[in-house]
Amino acid sequence: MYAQMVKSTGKGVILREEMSPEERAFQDRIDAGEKIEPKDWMPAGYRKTLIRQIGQHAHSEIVGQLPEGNWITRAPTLERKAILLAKVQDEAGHGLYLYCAAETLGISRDEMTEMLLDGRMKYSSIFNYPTLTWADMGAVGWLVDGAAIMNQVPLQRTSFGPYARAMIRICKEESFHQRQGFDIMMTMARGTDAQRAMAQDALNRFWYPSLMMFGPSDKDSVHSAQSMAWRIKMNTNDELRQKFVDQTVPQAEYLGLTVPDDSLSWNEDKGGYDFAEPDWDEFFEVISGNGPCNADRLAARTKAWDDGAWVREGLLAHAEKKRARERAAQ
Ligand code: FAQ
Repeated sequence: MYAQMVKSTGKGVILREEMSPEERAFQDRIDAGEKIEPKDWMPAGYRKTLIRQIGQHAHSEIVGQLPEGNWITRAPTLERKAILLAKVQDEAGHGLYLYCAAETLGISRDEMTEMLLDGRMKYSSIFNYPTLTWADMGAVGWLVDGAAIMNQVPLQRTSFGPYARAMIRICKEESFHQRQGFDIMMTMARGTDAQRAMAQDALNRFWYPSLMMFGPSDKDSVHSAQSMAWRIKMNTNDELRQKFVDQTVPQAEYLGLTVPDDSLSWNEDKGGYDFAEPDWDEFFEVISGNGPCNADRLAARTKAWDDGAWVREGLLAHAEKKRARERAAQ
């Protein structure tokens, strides 16, 4: 079904005069702030954009378990282990709510997984960076979940009902994740010289990849204009990146850590920080599959998919048997 949908709308926005009467009525509903539900009529491009974004988001939650899951056995205390375990389980739950939201649009979770594994669907660039030390668990919670919340709080008001509702619960849990990451950073920043150095090193490595999470700069964003017209996205990539920097820099100062950007300065006129852009060549390399951990992440997901084949086959056989029994009883 997914393959039969129309091509993406590209960089521009569909103009009102180009819309069919159905499309115009649909846009009026969006403009009036109404929620669109799965059984409502919707343009094929709206459906396709949502499947792409929600599917990519779901994959990110699932792949995003890997860098932190890697540290569960090595957490420094039982309390830290229990917290990290709960966080990683939450991410699995987020993936499931999001796959369910995408399934209401007519694509199956299996199709989405196959598209992830064969490279037709993406997941967030951030999860292609390694987590080398315990301080990285702090940086991931503080910066990566912090960036995720910045992006996801506005998505609670997105036009597609199942996506907006999934976001409400996800955002509540992400807030706890961000706080636990900041707490790890605070403990390390107030610890020994070696612990402070680890915290600084984690910030140095995760700062720019976190800025990349918001997507390319607005001039290079392909989907933003149409996605915002459809209220699938509520803000541009650069708007959210700016908000994230403005929120995070004072937190780094509170921790006594230095943001790895010599050009960082407060701009009174705009009421926000001026900051250095990430290396966009690196970003495009990472999302093309050439980041430091892309091969490992996809290998882990492929192994999980292959190892789970017997469960899927068993469930299908059970469902088939049940249907056969029901047919025989009729
Ligand atoms: N990574 O035209 P735009 C989490 C692609 S939160 C990879 O600007 P769009 C929580 C984009 O797909 C992380 N690819 O695209 C957690 C497009 O390529 P395509 C997930 C990226 O969609 C924390 C092309 O570049 N959050 O996981 C990225 O309008 C800790 C052009 O870009 C979401 O997905 C990127 N960073 O804006 C879990 C939030 N950025 O598809 C575990 C929902 C761009 O045409 C541990 N998503 N691309 O081949 C969104 O808000 C949007 O999709 C953006 C991108 C903002 C990510």
